[in-house]
Amino acid sequence: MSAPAVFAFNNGLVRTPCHAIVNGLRAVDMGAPSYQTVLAEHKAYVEALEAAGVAVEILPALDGYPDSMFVEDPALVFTEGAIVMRPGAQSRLGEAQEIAPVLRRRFSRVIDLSGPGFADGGDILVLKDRVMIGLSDRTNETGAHALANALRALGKNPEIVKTPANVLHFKSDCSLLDETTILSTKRLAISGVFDGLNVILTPEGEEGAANALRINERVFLGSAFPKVRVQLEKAGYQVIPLATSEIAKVDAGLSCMSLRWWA
Ligand code: CIR
Repeated sequence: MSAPAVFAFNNGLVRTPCHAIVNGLRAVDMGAPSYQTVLAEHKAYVEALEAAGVAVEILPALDGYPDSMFVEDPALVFTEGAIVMRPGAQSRLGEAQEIAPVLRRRFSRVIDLSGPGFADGGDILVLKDRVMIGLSDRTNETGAHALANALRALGKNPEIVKTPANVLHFKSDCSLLDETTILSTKRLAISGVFDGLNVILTPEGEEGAANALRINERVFLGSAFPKVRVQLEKAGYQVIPLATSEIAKVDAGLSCMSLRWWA
């Protein structure tokens, strides 16, 4: 039997947004997000995951950690096992210890990333043949090398690459559409990091669409990006538009709100 596609997922973890999300980290202050609207965006996202065939476990809100709904950053998960990451924002480092027991309950193999470096899950793009680790303000060289070792221990092939300046995470600017196709901003693609793959570029003004999420036969896309929706539908993808206006105020997008794996 052939291995499931790299975008095939039947299990997911999410965390209920806490009230403190209104104080979530952000590079530019566009005003605090509305807690009720964040909750609505999160609920619609969970429903979309379930409709796509993912069994979702919802973890309780963590009030001590404003950004804890973005579970992608403190952990990295695969069929073969999980890695407890070391988030690069000081206010988020403790999220790793909060999610570690959940990972130990759900995975038979869990690796704790060794310090002193830092690495965020948002900087990791998983492809069929390799796992890209984007250096960023949240993932430093030391963290990237420690992560590369952890990935090798899980049988993965790591590749350390660069995130464009002033971009929060590597995956803020790209996502996997299928095993050979990437949705990317021009500023990231121009680095040549995706050479050899098919690349669909986000048009000017819709860079935020690059943080899309392929789940089984569907592609989740921010609903504020109509041009990219047309591009993807023309290319044959089944697009599920989801509202992200409030989470965008704290620099988040669609990949950040879940951990996904095939079991
Ligand atoms: C942060 O700055 O850490 C949060 N406000 C947003 C995290 C978004 N996560 C992601 O892109 N993987």
